[in-house]
Formats: sequence, C-alpha cells, structure tokens
Amino acid sequence: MITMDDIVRDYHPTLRERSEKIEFPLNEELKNLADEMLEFIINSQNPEIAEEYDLRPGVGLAAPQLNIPKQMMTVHIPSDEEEEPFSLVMVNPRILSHSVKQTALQDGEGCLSIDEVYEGLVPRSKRITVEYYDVDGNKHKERFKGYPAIVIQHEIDHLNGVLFYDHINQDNPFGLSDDLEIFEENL
Ligand code: K2U
Ligand code: NI
Repeated sequence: MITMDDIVRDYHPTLRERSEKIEFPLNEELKNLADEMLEFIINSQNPEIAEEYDLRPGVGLAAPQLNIPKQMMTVHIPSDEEEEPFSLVMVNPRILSHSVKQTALQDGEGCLSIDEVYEGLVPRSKRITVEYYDVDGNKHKERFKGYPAIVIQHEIDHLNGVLFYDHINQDNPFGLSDDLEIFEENL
C-alpha cells in the first residue's frame, strides 16, 4: 500500500516536470497504480488507518507525487452519509475550457507533497470542462464546478509541474477581485 514515504516532497525535480501521456491499453503496472492511488486517498480519510500508517488526509493524488511522471490522477471526496462519494481516476486529462469567474478556498490550499504552509488564496476557475480517459480507455468530456473542480485543478496542475503556491499573489495573498470570490459550499 502507498504511504507518506512514497510521496516525494517539494523541490524534488519530478514535481516540476510535465508528466508524459499514458498509452492505452494500460499495462498491469499502471492499472495497479490507479487502484493503489485511490486506495491511498480512501485510507487517508479513514481515521484508524490514517493513524496506524501515519497518513496525511487527502482528497486527491497525482502520479508525479509518487515520482511517476505520468498523466494519471485520482480524486475522492467523501460526502455526507446517504450520498456516494465523488470518486474518479483521470488519465491524460485536459481542461478544454474554463469560466472567467474564479474561486478560492477561504483557508487556502495544502499539498501532500509540500510540508510547509503557504498562506494565501489560490485562485481556481469556478467551472471547468475536462476531457479525460478512464482506466479502460473510454474518453469522457465533463463539466465540473464547486469543490470537485478545485481539487481536479490542483491535481491537473501536478501533471504540468505546477504547485498550488505558484498561484498565490505574493503582493496581495488574500486579495479579492471582481472575478475572484471565496468558495462557498452550497449548504
Ligand atoms: O494533491 C495533493 O497534494 C492532495 C491535496 C489536494 C488538494 C488540497 C487543497 C485543495 C484542493 C486539493 C490534499 O488533499 S491536501 C490535504 C487536504 C485534505 C482534505 C481536504 C483538503 C485538503
Ligand atoms: Ni498537491
């Protein structure tokens, strides 16, 4: 199973590489990788397992964070009891279009590959249309908004060698603008 020891940390060069596209059909190694990445995120959200294996909770993970510069990422966002979690693995994702309007999490962002705290708003597109492939090679084109859109953009950034603090406005880290609003979870 993947643990924090497998996750490379800032200034590791792979975090700044552009990951390479994945060929289909996936070989067994890459199919296993997708399963293990999803398993890690789910484990990290389980208090008992997270404590036993000292896992930092996460809602997403990208292959370059495991020192594997290939375009694969996973997102798993738990929801309250009755609903299904938002869970997916994206291969070769590409943002086709995005809203002008931007949003940012009020408390900024963190990253499993970055142990330091970087204060400041991380502007993200409010809505995105993403083309991606699933592990079976099926092509998808989907629109995302809200918290899933934020997490997906954070993970796709990893595939392009971009880290969340690259987006923070150093001169005005908590500055808002007409096109940038704080993310409000629709209650
Ligand atoms: O890519 C990663 O390092 C996983 C990040 C993803 C992420 C962080 C902030 C905003 C959007 C995506 C981890 O989830 S950081 C820890 C965390 C855990 C639960 C909720 C938010 C952030
Ligand atoms: Ni990250």
